[in-house]
Amino acid sequence: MRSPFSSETEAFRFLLLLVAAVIPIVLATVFGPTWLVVVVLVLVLGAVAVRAAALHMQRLRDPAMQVKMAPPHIGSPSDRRVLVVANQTLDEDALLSELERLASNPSVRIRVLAPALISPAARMTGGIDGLLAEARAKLQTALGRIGHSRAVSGEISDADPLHAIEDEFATFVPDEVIVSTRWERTEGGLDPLLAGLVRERFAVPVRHLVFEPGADARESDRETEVRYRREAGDTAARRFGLSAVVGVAVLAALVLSTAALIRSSEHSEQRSAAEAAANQRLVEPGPVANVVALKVIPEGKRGPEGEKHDEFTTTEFTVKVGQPQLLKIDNTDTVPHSITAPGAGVNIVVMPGVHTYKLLLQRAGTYLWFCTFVCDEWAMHHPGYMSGYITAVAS
Ligand SMILES: [Cu+2]
Repeated sequence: MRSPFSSETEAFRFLLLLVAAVIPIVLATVFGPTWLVVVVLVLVLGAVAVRAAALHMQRLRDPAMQVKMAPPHIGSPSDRRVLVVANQTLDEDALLSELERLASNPSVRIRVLAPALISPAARMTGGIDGLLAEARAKLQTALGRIGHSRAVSGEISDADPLHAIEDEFATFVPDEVIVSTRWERTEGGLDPLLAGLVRERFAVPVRHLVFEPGADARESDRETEVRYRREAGDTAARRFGLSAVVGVAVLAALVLSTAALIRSSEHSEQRSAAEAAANQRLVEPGPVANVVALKVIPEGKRGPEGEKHDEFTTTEFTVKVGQPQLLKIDNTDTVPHSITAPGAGVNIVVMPGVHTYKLLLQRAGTYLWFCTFVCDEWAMHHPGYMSGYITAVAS
């Protein structure tokens, strides 16, 4: 992969930006609430994306000069090897007569490269053979006009035009290139920008023959080339800018919906915990009610193996069916525990602090209960610690 940075300084600056971006994210994660983390993340990602997009667009508009390739000269000093790149303009009189003129000089060798620009759609639908045949016919006609001789040859290529030209530099090794295009890019036609790209890449004279509608072919001047370059850069930058905006919008939608999801799940957790507590807690127990008082003590009781375990100080309850039994529980721990007996439909969430809860069973029987909060794994499975029995007797 090519580095997206044009220089080491630029890469280093981008690294600094990244480091500077990570600091607020870490701070927000450690000290802030979830929404702040999301906001900081969005701001930082946005800033990084904007910076990267700006760099990219700048490069599209104003591409850096590359190192030019200088091909060796082949043959005697008077020999000239001319590479002609054209496809749609191959039947233009101006181009053909210029090539005839060149071919009349015995020391000139001409190679015509006709890039067949085949769209992905044509490749998929298999229309490629017809297009290649058409291009071949056009090339044959052109070669026939220039004059069949050993000094003139031609080839069709369905590769990327610039790659095809690079290949020609490796095999034909031209001293000069003529690129012939229309004044603007057409379906299947060569990009007017191509001449500039060849000029940038290879240290040989490059002539650009431009065919404008209703006018004779003319050699494009420096100004025209600059205009082509700028127009193409602007188009590419615009296209990239558009896709960047779409990308940012999609990302923002994703982040926002994730944040909304986090918030709503946090809310519903809080709400269900609050509802559970409200359902079971009796704010004002009736004066005549029979109350059992007990405590939850973390590491309050030594187990048979010698370790200390979390405990409810009372784990066996006997109640009358249909009659509420109040439990005044002092949870001395900092986290909730529970008295949960699935078989009896009992689930009392015991919040930290002293609260009174209502224990009510509808059917007679003895039921195992246990704490469902992850506290002391061992104690949760051993009656007398974070587990026990509720016995309901018929009243
Ligand atoms: Cu527990």
